[in-house]
Amino acid sequence: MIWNEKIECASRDEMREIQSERLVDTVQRIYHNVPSYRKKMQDAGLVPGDIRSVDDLEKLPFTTKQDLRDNYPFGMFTVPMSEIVRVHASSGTTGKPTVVGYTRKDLNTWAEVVTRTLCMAGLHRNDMVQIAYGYGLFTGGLGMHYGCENLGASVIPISGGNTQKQLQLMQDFGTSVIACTPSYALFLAEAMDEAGIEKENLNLRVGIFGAEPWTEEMRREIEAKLGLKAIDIYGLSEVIGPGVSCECSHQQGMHVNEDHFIPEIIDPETLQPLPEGEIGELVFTTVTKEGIPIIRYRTRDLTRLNYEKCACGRTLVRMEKCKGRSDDMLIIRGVNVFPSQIESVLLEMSETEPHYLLIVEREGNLDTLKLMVEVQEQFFSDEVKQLEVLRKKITHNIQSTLGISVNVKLVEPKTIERTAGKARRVIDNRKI
Ligand code: DLL
Repeated sequence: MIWNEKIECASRDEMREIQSERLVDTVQRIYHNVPSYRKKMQDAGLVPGDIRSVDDLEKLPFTTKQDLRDNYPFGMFTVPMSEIVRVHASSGTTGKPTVVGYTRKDLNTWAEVVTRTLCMAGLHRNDMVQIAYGYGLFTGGLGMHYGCENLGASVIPISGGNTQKQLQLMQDFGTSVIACTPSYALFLAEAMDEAGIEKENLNLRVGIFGAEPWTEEMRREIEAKLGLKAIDIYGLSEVIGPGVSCECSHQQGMHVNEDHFIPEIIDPETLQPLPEGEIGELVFTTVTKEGIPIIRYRTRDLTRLNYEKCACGRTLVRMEKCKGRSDDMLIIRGVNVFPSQIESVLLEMSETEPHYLLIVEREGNLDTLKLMVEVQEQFFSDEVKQLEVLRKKITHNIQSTLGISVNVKLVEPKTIERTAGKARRVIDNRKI
């Protein structure tokens, strides 16, 4: 089912018209209500009247996480606090969290876009949806929650963690859809295995996985272990939360709800827009948000856009699965390495588990990359000689794919920390 066919299947011209009209309105609102936006526009020699359509988007200055931090907590809100009915915040591993605020209308918009994404994923009113994203300041739990209710599906608001309870409810309630991070999905699969629960005895049919990067190989692994279709959902709190984009059942890129969030791809070095189809940094401008509209927000996520109509009938532009974040990219002795590339190599091999950790150190002037990876139970019980053969094989495969040498350490199953939320894949101990 297509939730909002008029919008999701609009022609490019119709979409541009909607976007242009809304962009003009948004620019007026931010200019007159947010001092930091006004200053940036003035510095760029712009007045709101200079922005007449989406063609003028490129003239506007970018916004970064730092802008939100500099205006912590509410300095970039466009409406008085009396209009704000909810706040969320991103945890932020460094510095202050970034805070976002929603008006009543923003919450309705959010529910609408999440409902669209759930329909893209093939959900319907008869689904029993277990929401195992965290509820709280993180947007995952509550964002999914209102979208599911709006669709009319039955929600199990269990939140993240409490793995035994997750399994129990999955069995007892006949959960048909699980929504959580892909890394937690794998953890659930592992816990099922330990508890002797067969996927055939569960009722799972779809997984709505996002909030962190994951590869195609990981998708295949999750689909096989949980017996469901694994759908990628994307979003970020600065833009709204989950529901910015999502795959349909064709799994050929995530449809962006572009009547609300206009995507662009830029070169992260030159900051110039890139032609369609090229990989670069994703930038979003919200055109309907009231609480905290955001202009040309640099997400740091790397992907490309595809404007072709999809086999599902939707014309909403599709963004490819994220390759990683530009700030996740490690430069090891001059070679650019994304954790996702290592993940692909590991998941191609049958002997390893999809649980790994990369540790970067600087010894003298030299960067070293250590990879800790879990080995399947049966291999770990093998002789030391066999393990050494496997270690060399992984080292060789990474060397030949990425062109860098890595120091591989095989560890026993279940020794790398599991989390109910976003997995931590990299520890960078270089003080640079
Ligand atoms: O992670 C919102 C969300 C919740 C999305 C639940 C999907 C499902 P933040 O905590 O603000 O918001 O983190 C946003 O997470 O810039 C990406 O780097 C990453 N991210 C989110 N979804 C995906 C995805 C939520 N499907 C940041 N693939 C974003 C890759 C993703 N990375």
